[in-house]
Amino acid sequence: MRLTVAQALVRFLASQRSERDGVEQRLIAGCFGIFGHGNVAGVAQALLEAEQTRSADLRYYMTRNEQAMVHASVGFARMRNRLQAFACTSSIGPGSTNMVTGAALATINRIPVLLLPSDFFATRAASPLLQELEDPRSADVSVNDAFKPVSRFWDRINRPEQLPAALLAAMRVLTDPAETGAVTLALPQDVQAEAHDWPEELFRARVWHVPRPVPEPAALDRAVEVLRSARRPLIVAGGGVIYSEASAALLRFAEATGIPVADTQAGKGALPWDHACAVGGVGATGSPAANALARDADVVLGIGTRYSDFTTASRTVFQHPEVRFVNLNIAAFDAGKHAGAALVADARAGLDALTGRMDGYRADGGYTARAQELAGDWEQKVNRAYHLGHEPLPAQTEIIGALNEFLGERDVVVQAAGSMPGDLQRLWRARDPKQYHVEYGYSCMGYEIAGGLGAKLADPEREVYVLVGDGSYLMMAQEIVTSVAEGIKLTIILVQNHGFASIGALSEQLGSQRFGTSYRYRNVKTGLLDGDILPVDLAGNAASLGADVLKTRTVPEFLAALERAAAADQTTVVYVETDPLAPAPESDAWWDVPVSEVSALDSTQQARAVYEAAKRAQRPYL
Ligand SMILES: Cc1ncc(C[n+]2csc(CCOP(=O)(O)OP(=O)(O)O)c2C)c(N)n1
Ligand SMILES: [Mg+2]
Repeated sequence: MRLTVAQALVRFLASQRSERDGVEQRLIAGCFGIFGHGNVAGVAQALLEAEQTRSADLRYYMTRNEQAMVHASVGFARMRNRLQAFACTSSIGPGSTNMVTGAALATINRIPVLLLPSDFFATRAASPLLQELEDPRSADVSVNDAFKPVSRFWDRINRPEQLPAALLAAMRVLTDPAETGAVTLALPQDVQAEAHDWPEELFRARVWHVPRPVPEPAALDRAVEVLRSARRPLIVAGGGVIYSEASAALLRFAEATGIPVADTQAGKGALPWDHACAVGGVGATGSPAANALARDADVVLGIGTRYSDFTTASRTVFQHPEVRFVNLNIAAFDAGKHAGAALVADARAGLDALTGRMDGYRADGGYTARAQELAGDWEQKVNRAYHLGHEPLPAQTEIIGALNEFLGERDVVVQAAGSMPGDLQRLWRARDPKQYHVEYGYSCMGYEIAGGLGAKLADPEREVYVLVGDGSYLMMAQEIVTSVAEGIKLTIILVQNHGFASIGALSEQLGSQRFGTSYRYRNVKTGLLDGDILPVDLAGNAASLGADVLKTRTVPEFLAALERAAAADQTTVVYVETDPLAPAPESDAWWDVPVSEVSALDSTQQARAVYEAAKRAQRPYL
C-alpha cells in the first residue's frame, strides 16, 4: 500500500487495540495537536485525509499549548487505567520542546502517552531550518534529543523503513504496565511527507494484551513469611492498586487480615475513606493517624507505590528499628526499594495470591482497635476543618470540605500543585477509586485544567471538578478555550489567595521569610515584591476565555455556585477568595528540604537548627 509515512502512522494508530480481562478497546483514542511548518503538511495532511476519505478513524483535537496537550493525555490515560492513550503531534522546535515537561510528568507518573514531535529534515536539504538547534559538535542532534531522559522509548524515523519496528516497540511500551510512560517518535518533516510501499499487515487490527503477571511462587513464600511475622503491619496503597482495578482484592485482603490501609496521593480512593481498615493518607501530606501507625509499623506492605519522599516523609515516617518492607509491584524497580521482599506482580493478582496464603493470620486486636481509634479521632478533626467558620474570607479547608460534601460518588476532583495537594490528601474523603485525581508524581503547576480536560474526555458521564490555585491558573489556563470549543464541560474552582500559599508557608518554616512568594507590586521603598496586591482580575480572565464565571466570597455563596455549575452544560469557573493564612491541620510528618548551613539571617539559623534535629530521624531502610 503506497502511503506517506504520516498517512501510514495515522492508519496504524487507528487500528491498535488493547485488552485486559477480556475487555478490548482501541488503544490510541485520538490525537491532540498544534500544527506548524513541522507537521502541517505531514501529520496534519494525514489526519485530514483520514477524516475526509474515512480511511482511518483517529479524531484530532486542537489544543492551545503543547505542554497542556500532554497533560490532557495523561489525565485521559489515568482515568482509563492506562488501557488507552492519546497521541500528541507538534511542530518542530518550540512546539516540540513545549512537550518535554509533559513527557517528564507522564513518565514519572507511569502513565502512557505517545509523543510525535516533528524534527528537522532527514536529508538536511535546507538546513539550517527555522527553529533548528544546529549543534556544532554533531549534525544529528536536535532539540528532540531532550526527550530521551524523560521517555521510556525514543526513536527518530529517518527512513520510512524504520517506521514499522518503531511503531511496534512504541505500542509494546505504552501497554506494558511496568515500563509505560512517555513514548517519543521524532518525525523529520521531510520523512513525514515521503511515500513508501507498506505491507498491508502493518494496518490490520492488532490487539496488545495488558498482562496481569502472577507472583513467582518462591517470592510469594518469602513475602508471606514476612507478613505472617508482623505484629503491627501497615499497608501503603499506591496508584498501582487503582490502575490494576484491585480495590475489591485489597478490600478482601484487608478484611481477612485486619491490616490497616494507608494511601498515597495516587492511591487515594483505593478503599472508600470510611472503611473500617482505612486510616487515610500516609507521609508528609498524610494524616497524623496513618503516620502514627507508620511510626510503629514492623512490616510495611507497599502495593503499587513508588515510595516517593512524600509517602515516606523523606524516610522518617517508618521508625521501627527493624521495620521490613514487602513490596508488591508490577515494576521490579519499585518492588526492590527499601531492601524489601520483592513481589513482582500485578496488584490484583498479587493481592489474590497473598489472601490465599494468609489463612489464620489476623492482626492483633489491640492494634487494629488503636488504628480505628486514631482514624476516628482524625475524622473529628477533618469535620472541624471542613466547618471552621473562618472569617472574613473562608479557609481553604472549608472550600475542600464544601466540595467534598457536595460531590457525588462518581464525580472527580483534579489537582496537582500548591497548598491543595497536602490539604486534599489529608482531608479528602474519597468514595470511588477514580474520584481523587491529584497529579503528585511531578506536581506540575498547570496540569489542573488540562488534566481535567483529559479526565472528562475519558469519562464524560462523570462531572469533573478542577481545583486550581491562582499561581497554577496563571501558568496554564488556556485549555479553557479547548473545553469551550469541544463542549467538554468542566467545573473549575479557581482558588484566589494572591500568590503561593504553599511555598509561602514552606519559606517561612525554612527561615526564608516568605520571600518572593506572593503576587505584589515591587515596593519602591524596600525594593522587594511586598507592595500592594496586584489589580489582576482572574475571574475576568476566565470569562474572556469563554467560560461562565461565578464569583464567590463565602461558603454559602460557593455552595450556591457549585449547584449552578453542576446544572450547567458549559464550562463554568467558580472563583473563590480564600485566606492563605487560615489554619489547617498538620500531618505530623517531615519533608527534607535542606536549609542553608551558614547564614547571617537569624530566621535561617533558627530554621537550620530545627532542620538538623529533624534530619537525625532520617533512615536508610536497608
Ligand atoms: C511548573 C511548576 N513550577 C514551580 C513549582 C513549585 N511550586 C509548587 S507550589 C507553587 C505555588 C502554587 O501557587 P498556587 O497555584 O497559587 O497555589 P497555592 O500555593 O496558593 O495553594 C510553586 C511555585 C511547581 N510545582 N510547578
Ligand atoms: Mg495561590
